[in-house]
Amino acid sequence: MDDIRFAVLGTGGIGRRTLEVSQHKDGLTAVAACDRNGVAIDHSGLDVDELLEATEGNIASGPEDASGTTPATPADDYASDGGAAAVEGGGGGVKQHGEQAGIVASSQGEPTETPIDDIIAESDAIDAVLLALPNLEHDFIPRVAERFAGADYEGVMIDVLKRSRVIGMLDDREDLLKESGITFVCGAGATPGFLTGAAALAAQSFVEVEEVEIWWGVGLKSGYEDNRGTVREDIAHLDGYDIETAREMSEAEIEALIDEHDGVLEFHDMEHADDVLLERAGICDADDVHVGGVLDVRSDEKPTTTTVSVTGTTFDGETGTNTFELDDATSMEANVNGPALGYLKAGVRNNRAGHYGVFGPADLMPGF
Ligand code: IKT
Repeated sequence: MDDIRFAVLGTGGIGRRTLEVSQHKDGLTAVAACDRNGVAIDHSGLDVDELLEATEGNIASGPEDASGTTPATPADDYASDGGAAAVEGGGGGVKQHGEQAGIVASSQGEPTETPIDDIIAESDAIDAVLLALPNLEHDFIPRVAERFAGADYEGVMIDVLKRSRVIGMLDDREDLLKESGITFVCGAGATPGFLTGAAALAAQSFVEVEEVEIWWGVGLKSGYEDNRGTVREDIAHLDGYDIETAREMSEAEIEALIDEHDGVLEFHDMEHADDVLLERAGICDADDVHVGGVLDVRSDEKPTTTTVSVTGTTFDGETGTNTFELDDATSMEANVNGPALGYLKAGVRNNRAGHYGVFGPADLMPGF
């Protein structure tokens, strides 16, 4: 495959790690990146090391984290008023103590009030756009897709969103995306994403799938600051919480909740799009997919091994469970960003073959 020129919208944890991982993969050139206050574009290739150094640990700059959500000020700037204003206005609380924060701290960054529009304006020369944006407002990413389609973008868009209900919102826009020539790969992080693809592969032994069980473990001690957003987003899945209550929690309230649980939060029946993505690929009913896991913010060790178990019946009447397991040594960052870039490449292959519309990770695996 020819060189893939890609852009990253958002330079929080996910955006930065994607840029970093892309340097270890063949054929990927980062040509554009933005955050809410700035944009860096260089069609011959960004100096990724410089960009990372300028933005690393700079939490004021990066409203997103590895899950694409906002650590300190969730959804207020990027997402809550949606569309252009959310991403392109914002500004509140971004620069602190007179310091330059985020992309504008990089020598390649330019301040802008319209970062996404600035990238859309250059999108003729961009093969793929990775949306590392917060999505605590469910329709935010679908609306960003709409804006690219409105500008007749022809290429790949890819996100690492989590919630099942967002997939339908993308499907609602599929005609628009197809008309434009967009291949939209949704839910392409770890879960959904890597683990959804693993389930699709594990299902191949069976003619009927009864159950898919995804159980993840994440140790986030050193990555905690960078991933406050994913913790907030995960809290929204706990009993007694939802997206709104989690969004409204102060950092002190989050710390108190974490303290109450001695740093270890356990999740069951999360609304993760692995379910609808496996159903739309014809593998099983969404109701038969269960996602849960354990997050330890006080240790970098995984508190439990990440596994995908697929139980089904073979053509010759045997019942079995195929299990896919991640090594405990692999980090969440490796398991989110590596697959995201892998799916990005698969998206580009499809786009170049003229396959447009909305694709989930399971659609990019062997058919069922
Ligand atoms: C995600 O970012 O995909 C979801 C997060 C879980 C990641 C699982 C990684 C598994 C591993 O590294 O072993 C979480 C639900 N926010």
